[in-house]
Formats: sequence, C-alpha cells, structure tokens
Amino acid sequence: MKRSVSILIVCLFIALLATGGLAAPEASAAEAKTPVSINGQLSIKGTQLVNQDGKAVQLKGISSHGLQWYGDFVNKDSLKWLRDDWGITVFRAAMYTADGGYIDNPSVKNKVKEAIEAAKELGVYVIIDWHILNDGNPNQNKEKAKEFFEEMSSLYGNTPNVIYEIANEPNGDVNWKRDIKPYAEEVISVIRKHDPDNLIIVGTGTWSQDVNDAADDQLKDANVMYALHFYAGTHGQFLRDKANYALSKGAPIFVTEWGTSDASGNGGVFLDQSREWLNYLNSKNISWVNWNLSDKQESSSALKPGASKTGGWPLTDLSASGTFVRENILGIKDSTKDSPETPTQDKPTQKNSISVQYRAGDGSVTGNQIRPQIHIKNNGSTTVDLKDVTVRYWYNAKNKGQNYDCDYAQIGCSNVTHKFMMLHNDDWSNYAQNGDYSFFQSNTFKTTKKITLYKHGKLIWGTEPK
Ligand code: DCB
Repeated sequence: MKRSVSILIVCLFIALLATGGLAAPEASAAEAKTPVSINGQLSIKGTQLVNQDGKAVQLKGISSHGLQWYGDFVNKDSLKWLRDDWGITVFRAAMYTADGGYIDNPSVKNKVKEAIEAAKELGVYVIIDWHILNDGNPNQNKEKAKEFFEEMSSLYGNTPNVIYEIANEPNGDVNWKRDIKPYAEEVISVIRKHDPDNLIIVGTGTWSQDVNDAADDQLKDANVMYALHFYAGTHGQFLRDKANYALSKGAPIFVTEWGTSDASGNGGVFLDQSREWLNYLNSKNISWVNWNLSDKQESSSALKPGASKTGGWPLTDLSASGTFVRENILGIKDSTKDSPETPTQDKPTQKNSISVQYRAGDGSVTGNQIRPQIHIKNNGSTTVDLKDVTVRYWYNAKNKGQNYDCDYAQIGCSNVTHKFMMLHNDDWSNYAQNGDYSFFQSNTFKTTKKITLYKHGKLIWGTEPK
C-alpha cells in the first residue's frame, strides 16, 4: 500500500541584510528595479505591446474610481502599496469629464498630476483617462480634451511612464467613422506635437466594445491601441469574438477597464466568468486594468467600506473583487478555488515522485526577511536519501548581501546546507519581493511547483522560472 509520508520539514529562515550605513538611500532607490526601469519606452509590434527591448509585455493593474468622488484613494502611498503588495505595473487615473468631473471642476486635473508624479517616482506606468461616460460622444467636449492633452503631453511627453486614454467609453448615438475616429485624429495630433511615441489608447463604440469597427478602419499612428472594456457578469464570448476579430485585422487591444461585476459596476461578483476572461487575456498577452480602487459599497470596488486611503490594506480590508484581482495580478493561487485541505495541485503526476509543500512563515510581504517553510514529501514507497536532494526557493534579492538562518528542521539544522545562487532574471513581474516566483500567501501547507527539487542536481519536481 502506498502512503504519502512527510519525510522532512525544513524551515528556512532567510534574512536580507540590513542596508544600514553602506549605501545612501538615494543610491539604493535608484538601483531598485521597477516596471518602468526594466521596460522603459513601450511601443507596438504587430498587435503586441512590447518594451524597450522589443520583448512582449503584459501590464496589469487597477483603475481609480471617478477622481471627483474617490480621488483620496490616489496618492503616492496607495500607489506604492499597490506596486509592492499587489504587483501592479500600471495604474489608471479615471478623470470623469461629466458628472462633476473636469468640465465643471477643472481642479480635478491636479489629482491626475499627483498620480503621474507618484507613478514617475515609483516607476509604474500610468494611464491618463479622459473618462467620458454620460457625455457619450467625445466630440461634445473635444476642445476641452485638446486643451487638456496639450497640457499633459507638454508636461509629461518626455517620460515613458505615461499612456494617454483619450475617450473612455463612447456610447449612445456615436459612430466610429463619423465621430470617434475624427475626434481621435485631432487629439492625437495635439499629443504628438509634444510626445512622439508614448501609447495612445482610443475608446470604441458601445462603451468600448466595438473594437471590430476600429479594426476595420484603423488610425495611422504607430503607437495607438484600441480600448476593449468588459464586465464579467454581462459580457462573455461574443465580446471575446470581437477581440479576436480585431486582433486578426492587426488592431492592438488594451483592456483599460474590466470588472468582476455586471455592467453597472455592481452585482455578482462573477469570478468564474472573470477567470475565463483573464485566461483569455493572458493567452493573448493583452494588458488589463481592473475597475476599481475605491471603498464604495458596490461589488466592483476592491476595498471594503472604510478602508485606508493610503494603502497598507490587510487582506481582510479587500473585497471579494479586490482579493481576486490582487491574486491575479500577483499570479498567485486563487484562494476562492481550492480549500486548503484539498489543494488540486496536491496530486503529483509522476509515480514515486517527491513533491514540495510550502507555506509562508511570515505573511507580511514587505518585511526585511522572507521565511519560507517547506515540506519535502515522498509520495512513493522507496526511500530517498536526503543528502542527494536540493530544494530551491526562488526570490528577488533587493539588497546584495543575503543572510541565511535555519529555524527548525526535522532532520536537524546541521544537516541542512545552503547556497545563494545569483541569476540574471529580467522578468519584469518579479521586481517586488511580493512578486517573488516561489512566494504566495498561505498559512497552511500547499503543494507548489514553484519551489523546485533536484536529485543529484537534476530537476525532479517543479518548474524553474523562465
Ligand atoms: C463603465 C464606466 C465606469 C462605470 C463602469 C461600471 O460604464 F466606464 O465609469 O463605473 O463601467 O458601470 C460606474 C461606477 C459606479 C458609478 C457609475 C456611474 O462603478 O459607482 O455610479 O459608474 O458613474 C459602463 C460600462 C458598460 C456598460 C454600461 C456602462 N454596458 N455604464 O455595457 O452597458 O452605463 O456606465
């Protein structure tokens, strides 16, 4: 009879060296990798968003709610938290034009500037969203839009952080050829006077669903993308079909807004449908931004009512939507799918294999130490000599010096040796400790393939990071 036997508990305690005294804070901040320091100037190749080296990138992040209502959630502290704890690479500043937004209250523009300044300091990309909605035809405030983007592009046209979204969601009696395309041509020519190359995203008809119309009659500019928006409870395969059509015509797509809710921003949440969408977007490498960062009492909001406006959110302050979105930005296991007792991955495929279970010894993700706790599990019936076995925990070292400590090992800490291996890894998703390849937040042991095992130096379990 075969039994699963846990043959070893190795608890590694790895403390990052304190930076004290050696490097000036400015110097270490400048060295830290950020999404923008790694990817630099973005551009379009075919339908794919690429970085300064021509490599495909998929940005993921979250949008503010209307800045005139929930602007308090947009500041350097909240964006820093989103970068470090959520792993966002892009943030969207949604500046409503109507409904008490920019047209009636131009000072809301200062919030956009604050978001851009913060994004520059933090090295994340930022979308300047001219959020038309009740004003469904962008030509209604075209002159104001040109004025606004004239200012934004002359202020920020030389920073690679900035992405312009010039018409959130055209809707109502509005037509690509007659209304949206001519508007876009005028606004693009204003932006291009000051900014020759940053991305410009153009909304499409029916609340940015008609990417097929844009694909049939594309803009000339080389770095233009078309906005596709969806709400998981309302829009399904028919809209993915439109996206496929647009891609087949060579039209690049950016999902600058999507929600786990229905199209009202409420209802649900619809996580199965959201998963289907995200699988689709990931399969096409399409960048996405979730709606929305606020504590409004509606299901699409990421935060529970009363949550802090400056980040630092414990997981208990995240709504169901916020929890799901954060996990999907980080690329960690979806906590709504598997109960801790029966992780689906806990079914090693190879016979007689050894596998790895892991839990986070320290749930706080921004500390100066990482504390992975690891089980090496023998799923077979033959004895494995542990002196032949190596386990690798993959993480991003922000400081040069690394310290190791063993808290506890079933076989005795003196029988565990360690070695730090430095690898060059320019995978931009790993810039934060939180985006560490092997890390995920779990109080219970779960099987993971992101901690690798070797026997005589040969990989026998898991998948190494690319
Ligand atoms: C878009 C808008 C966005 C809106 C969300 C959800 O509108 F770009 O501003 O956000 O999708 O509807 C919601 C907020 C609410 C707020 C409301 C009005 O979450 O708190 O009260 O805006 O400002 C869409 C998108 C799709 C469709 C309709 C709308 N659709 N819409 O497919 O029918 O009518 O707002």
